[in-house]
Amino acid sequence: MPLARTEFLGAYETMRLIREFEEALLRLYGEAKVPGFAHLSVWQEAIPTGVALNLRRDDVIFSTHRGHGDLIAKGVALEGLFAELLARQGGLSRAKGGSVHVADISLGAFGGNGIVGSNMLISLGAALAMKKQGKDTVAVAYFGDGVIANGATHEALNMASLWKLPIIYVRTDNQYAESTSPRAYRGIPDVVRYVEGYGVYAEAVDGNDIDAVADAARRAIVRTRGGGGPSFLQCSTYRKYGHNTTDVGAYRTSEEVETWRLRDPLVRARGVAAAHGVSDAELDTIDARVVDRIEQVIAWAEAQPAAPIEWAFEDVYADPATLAAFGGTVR
Ligand SMILES: Cc1ncc(C[n+]2csc(CCOP(=O)(O)OP(=O)(O)O)c2C)c(N)n1
Ligand SMILES: [Mg+2]
Repeated sequence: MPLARTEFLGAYETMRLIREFEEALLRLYGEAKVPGFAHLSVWQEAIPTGVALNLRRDDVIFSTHRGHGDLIAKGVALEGLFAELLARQGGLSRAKGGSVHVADISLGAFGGNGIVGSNMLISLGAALAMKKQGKDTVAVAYFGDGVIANGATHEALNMASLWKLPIIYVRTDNQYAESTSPRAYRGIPDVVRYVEGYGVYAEAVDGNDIDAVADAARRAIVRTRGGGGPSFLQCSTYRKYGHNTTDVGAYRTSEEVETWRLRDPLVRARGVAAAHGVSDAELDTIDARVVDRIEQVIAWAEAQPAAPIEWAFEDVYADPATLAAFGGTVR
C-alpha cells in the first residue's frame, strides 16, 4: 500500500536530509576538512527511511560502516553527527566513534561496526535480551550484500529462527562489496529462497521505491513485533559513489551508473508525488528547508572546538560507580 500523504512528505524530507548530509560531507572531504574517510549512502536513502518509518523510539538499530543514513532516519541529531565526523566537541561519541562508530544509545542507534557481518550476531544478543525481558521491541540489523557470504550470517539466521527472536534483517544490496559483485561469491542467487531455508520470513523489495520499502518493512515489523520471529528484507539498490571517499569506483561501467541514476529514490519519489496528493512546490519547499538546515549544521559543527586529545583516554575503563550499579566490581 502506498504511503499516506503526510507519511510521504515526512519520508521525502528524511531522504533529502540523508542526501544533503552525505553530499555536504563529500564536499568537505574535497576541502580536506574531515579526518579519515567515510562510506557514503547516496541513492540508498529509501531503505533506512522506509524501515525507520515503522520503528518506535525504543526499537534498536545496528548499522554498518555505511550507516549515516540509518542514524539520521532513526532521528539522531545532525549537529552531533556532523561534529563527530569533524572530531569536534559536541560529537555524539565524543569524537571517538567517527563515521563508522558514531552512536546515540538514547535513541536506540547503536552505531555501525567496522567488522563486516558482526552486527548479525550483536543484534542476536540484543533481541535475545528483549525476548527474555518480555519486551515488544525489535532489533534491526542493517547489513550489506557482502554479508550473505559471511559465516556469522548463517549462525545468526539459524539461532534467530530457532529462538523466534525479534530481529528485522535489512540487506542493503548495492551490487558491490568493495569492488566485488555478488555474482562472484554468492552460491545461491535467490537470496529470499536462501533465507527461507532457515525458516525465516523473507521478502525482496525494490530498495529505491520508498512506498515499496515502507510497505514491506511495515509487514515485517508488525509480524516480528507480534512474536512471529525474525523477518528479512532483501532491498536492491546502488551506491552513487565508490566504496568510500578514497575510491572512484573504476570497476563500474558508466552505463551501469547511468542506469541507476534514473532510479534515484528522490527522483522516483518526485515522480509519484502527485499520486500522494503532493505538489512539486511542496517538495521544492522541503528541498530548500533541508539545504538551509544542513548549512546551519555544518556552520555549528565547524564552530565547535576540536576534541582534546585527553578524551582519547577517557571511558577506556568502566568507572567504579557505574560498574557497581551493574553489580560489577573493580579488579
Ligand atoms: C570481516 C571483515 N572482512 C572484510 C572487511 C573489509 N571490508 C570493509 S567494507 C567491505 C565490503 C562490504 O560490502 P557490503 O557488505 O556489500 O557493504 P557495502 O560496503 O556495499 O555497503 C569489506 C570487505 C571488514 N571490514 N570486515
Ligand atoms: Mg554492498
